[in-house]
Formats: sequence, C-alpha cells, structure tokens
Amino acid sequence: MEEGDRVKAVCRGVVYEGILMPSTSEYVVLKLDNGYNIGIRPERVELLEKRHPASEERRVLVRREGLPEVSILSTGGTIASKVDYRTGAVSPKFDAQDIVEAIPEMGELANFNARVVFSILSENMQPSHWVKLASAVYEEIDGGADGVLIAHGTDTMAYTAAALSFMLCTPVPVVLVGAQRSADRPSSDSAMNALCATRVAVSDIAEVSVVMHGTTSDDHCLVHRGCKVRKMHTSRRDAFRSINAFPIASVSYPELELKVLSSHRRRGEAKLELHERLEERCALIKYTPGAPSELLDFYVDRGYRGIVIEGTGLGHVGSHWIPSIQRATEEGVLVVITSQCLFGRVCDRVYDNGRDMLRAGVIEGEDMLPEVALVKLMWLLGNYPPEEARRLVRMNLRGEIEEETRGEWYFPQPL
Ligand code: DAS
Repeated sequence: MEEGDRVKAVCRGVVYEGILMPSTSEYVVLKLDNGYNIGIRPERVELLEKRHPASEERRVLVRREGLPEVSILSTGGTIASKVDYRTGAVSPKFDAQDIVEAIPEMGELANFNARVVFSILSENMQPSHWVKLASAVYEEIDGGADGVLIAHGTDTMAYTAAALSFMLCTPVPVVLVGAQRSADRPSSDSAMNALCATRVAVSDIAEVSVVMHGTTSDDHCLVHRGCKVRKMHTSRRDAFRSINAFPIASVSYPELELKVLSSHRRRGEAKLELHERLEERCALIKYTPGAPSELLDFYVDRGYRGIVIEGTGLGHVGSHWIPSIQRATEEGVLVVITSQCLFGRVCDRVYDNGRDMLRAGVIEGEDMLPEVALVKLMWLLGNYPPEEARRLVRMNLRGEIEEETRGEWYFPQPL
C-alpha cells in the first residue's frame, strides 16, 4: 500500500477508513472523510482502493472580457491550498488556474494573474520581505492591475500590512488575506476569505487592507485598514480586529455585498508611489515591572536609531528607565512611547512619570499600536532626516492615527 491509497484500518477494535497519508513516525496517518487526520497504530490495514493518478489536464483558464484584472501575489499562507487526494497532503498551489479551480466563484469576479513572490511561513518574514513585496505590488499596479490580492500567513500579516501602508501610495485596492484553517479542514476559512478579499480588490477601497472573518461564523468578513489591525487570537477565524478604528467595510457572505463602515481613499485618488527604504535599526521593547533599563542601553550602544516602548497605561515606564531614555534621546535616538493596553491613546501629561518622560525627550505615539509605531519609525527613518522623522511620528499619514479615539472596544459585537 502507498500514500494516497484508500484503506481500512482496525485499531483496538475500531474500524477506520480513509486516505493513507505521509507519516514520519510509527503511527499510521489517515485522512478521514471528514477532512481531519488521525494517527493510529492499527492491528490490521486493508487496501480498499488504489490511489487515482493526479489528473494532469488543466482547465483552460477562461478570461472574461470586461472583468477587472486582479493580480494575486503569494507569499505563503493557505488561501488557495489544494488537497491532493492522491496523498491527502495540503499543498499550497499558486497559479491563477489553481485558484480558479480551488475557488471557482473567484473567476466570476475578476480575471487573475498569479505570481509567487516567495513561499514562507509569515513568522519567518523579515523587513527585507516587506521591501520585496512592496516592489512586486508596485510592478503589478504599474503594469495595469485594477487590484492586488496578497496571500499571506496570518502570524505577521498585520506587520506586513502596516509596512505596505507606509511604503505604497496606491490608486487601487491592495488586499492582504490569509486563513486560520487549511483548505483540507471542513472549517476552512480559505475560500470565504479569498472571495471576500477579491470583492474588496475590485471595489473602490483604494487602500492597503486586511480581509478576514468578522465573526466565527461564515456570515461576513471585515475589511481592516492595514495600519489599524491586529491579530488578537491565536486560532479563532475572526482573530483580526481593527484597533482604535472602525473597520473600513464589511463583506457579507455568500452574497458578497460590501457595506462601507468608515471613510477611505477612493480608487484613482492617489498617484502610485513607492518609497521602500527602511531603517532596520529600530526596536520595540515591552516595559514590564522591574525591567532593567539596560534593555534600552543595549540598543543605543549598538547604534539603533529608533526605539518604540510599549509602556503601561497612558504610556508609562518605571522612573528607573528615565535616565536611559534621556541618554538615548541626547544621542539622537527617536524614542516613541505607546501602550500595552492597545486600546486608547497615550498621554504623558497626566502623571509625574509621564511628564519626566516628556522632559527626557520621548514622543507620544498617539493611538498607534506598538507594532505599527515600530514599522512607521523604520519607514520614517529610512526616508526622512531624523528631525523631520520626529515631527512626522505624531502626524497621521496613512490612517494610522485617528484624530479622536474611537473604534469598537475589545471584541465588537457582530456587525
Ligand atoms: N504559520 C502561519 C503563518 O504563516 C500559518 C497561517 O496562519 O497562514 O502565519
């Protein structure tokens, strides 16, 4: 028997049927008809049916006149994975035909041009990947794409979305989309997320956005501004939340009706620009009670140019950190204070520690998420002289700072 065969296995008197999967241990791995995999040590295994050779014929990809042209850039993630039923393995396939085959309804919304930029788990992303991706997006839009879809792992999707928000001025939608469940699972969110993201890619929302489930049900996706979004749960399908902002829009499923929820830049308003330089000598430090101020000194000693502190409450650190902050700012390092509360806005003019921090030269990060402040600081210091960068930290450039603090508190009720 070989991978991909359909077999019957008996384990402690229980009979299992499924596809024989690859296994790296003494366990036999079966993909059951419900899509889940099990590992068993059976007393007996019986061949039911040899695996079917993969069908090599590929459907001619029908391009429909009049449909928008959407470029799909893959970086990894599981949005258009396919289950190869010869082996049962989930293999992220990525060309336009695979996508249309995996999610046929997409072919009714747009014509697709697919490109693999790289194929990595997003926890392995580095700022250099952001630069490469921003350049690829620029090329697609410059080449005439009406919208760009980026398939991306969920772990660091929000970082990439923030980076693209600053690096690109886009006249068309740039939509990042991923999946919390791979395509072989009955609860997979791949197809729904991809369809809703395509609906946004052909819409009037000409910004960098993230499209993922709005609730744990398959009723709608939310469209989050790329510099106001965070992954807030390790595994829920509605893990992504707009923080200190309302989502830009919702997309109902399966109707794919787009409902605008807050103001956004319109298609064609911006001129396409790419400013992809980054100063990678920037760090994000979470303050915790008793944390040694040497954490700051460590980066200053190594020539870092920007430090974001994820402080407590309204943006505070212990008073023992203030001399190191003073030293950093005197050496020309930009030090930005944000809050580990995530929701709300920092204000260092209320308590003594905050006032001492301001006197030491910190810059208040307004209502920015700590990680967005980090990405913004990398981009500012990569494209502006320090004093101009200092001035721009507190200025809203891409929607990363809301004039007044608002947005749904914690996990908002379904829209
Ligand atoms: N490891 C996760 C990542 O690549 C898988 C995913 O969520 O797509 O971010």
